[in-house]
Amino acid sequence: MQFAHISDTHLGYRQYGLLERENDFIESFREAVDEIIRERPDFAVHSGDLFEYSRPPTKALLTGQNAILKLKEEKIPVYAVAGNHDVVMRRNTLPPQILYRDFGLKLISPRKPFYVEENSSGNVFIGGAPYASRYTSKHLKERIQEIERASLDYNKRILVLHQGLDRYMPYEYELKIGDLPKTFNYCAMGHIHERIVDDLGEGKLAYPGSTEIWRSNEVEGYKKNGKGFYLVDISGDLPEIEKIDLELPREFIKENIQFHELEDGIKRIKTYIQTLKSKPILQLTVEGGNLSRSELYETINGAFADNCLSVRPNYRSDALMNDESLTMGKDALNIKKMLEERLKDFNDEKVSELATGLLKEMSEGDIKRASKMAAEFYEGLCDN
Ligand SMILES: [Mn+2]
Repeated sequence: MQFAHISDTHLGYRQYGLLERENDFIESFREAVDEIIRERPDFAVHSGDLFEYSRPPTKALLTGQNAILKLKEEKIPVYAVAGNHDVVMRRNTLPPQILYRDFGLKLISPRKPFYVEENSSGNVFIGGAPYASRYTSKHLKERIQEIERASLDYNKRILVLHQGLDRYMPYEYELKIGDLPKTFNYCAMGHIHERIVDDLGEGKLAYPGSTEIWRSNEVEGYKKNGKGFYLVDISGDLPEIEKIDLELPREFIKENIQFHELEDGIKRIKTYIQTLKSKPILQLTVEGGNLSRSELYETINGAFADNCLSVRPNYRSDALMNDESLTMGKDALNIKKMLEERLKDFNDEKVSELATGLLKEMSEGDIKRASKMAAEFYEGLCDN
């Protein structure tokens, strides 16, 4: 008994504002669907973030619809949960996946937390829940326990979730690995874009990862582990997981070059690009020296503009490398630091703590928790 496990396809994502990248995500998805059909599994599971947005562009919706119809024609049922990108963080809203219900998509939701896939070689329990933020994770844990109880009557059990786990993302998780039941044969996870396979209790836990490079920090993982989906055989005691790799439509080149080797580096990359079928994305970081950023970017853009889809230069001069406060934020804006800087006149770290907290809660849409946090802060002031 075999099924395909896929996740984080992010249809509708127009990376760097480029139509070509939107098409790349669509192409990788179509390739995945064709591969699934070629493998002829008994069913397929999508663990969330089918779309980039909760209101996907029409083209993304059509791509999803064609896929569901194709799989239906091939008699491959599809089970899906909504990911954080598919859901609107408001009560009683429906994820776009619901549009495919009449085309046979089986949406796993609080209203319909599980299905039983009837199969010639036995029945399979497929249950789960859509993405829950850290602030609703208590509710999610209860839900998971109920699903576990319902699953125990079946001899093959799959849990489908779209969550970050502390073991793999120690700073941004919603669930701890210990929150997951140990009785499922397979935990079909989504959310983390890297491929992960791990042991969990009596079975396996797996993230198939994203089907395209969604952020440039996925390039290293892609080079090591590829991108695609899993083919899972649950006939035996322990699931057997086979990695199916996709051929991505375009290369994502990420290179670091020392300034004094820039000329050689450009030549080498240019030669490499000539071997490629389609124009790559190039993220080139130059380190060292002390030159004008704009001149350097002009050189890089001039060298690659014609043979790359997108050139993304980056410069870390010696001066910058020596300035610790700036290198701290070299990869991302350090919001906490910015707030601290802004609020330093208050001379109280509780104030910047409150600001960071409020920003987090409110950007997650948890207004209730934000007002509670503010109330507690002012109560604290009175105590003092
Ligand atoms: Mn995702």
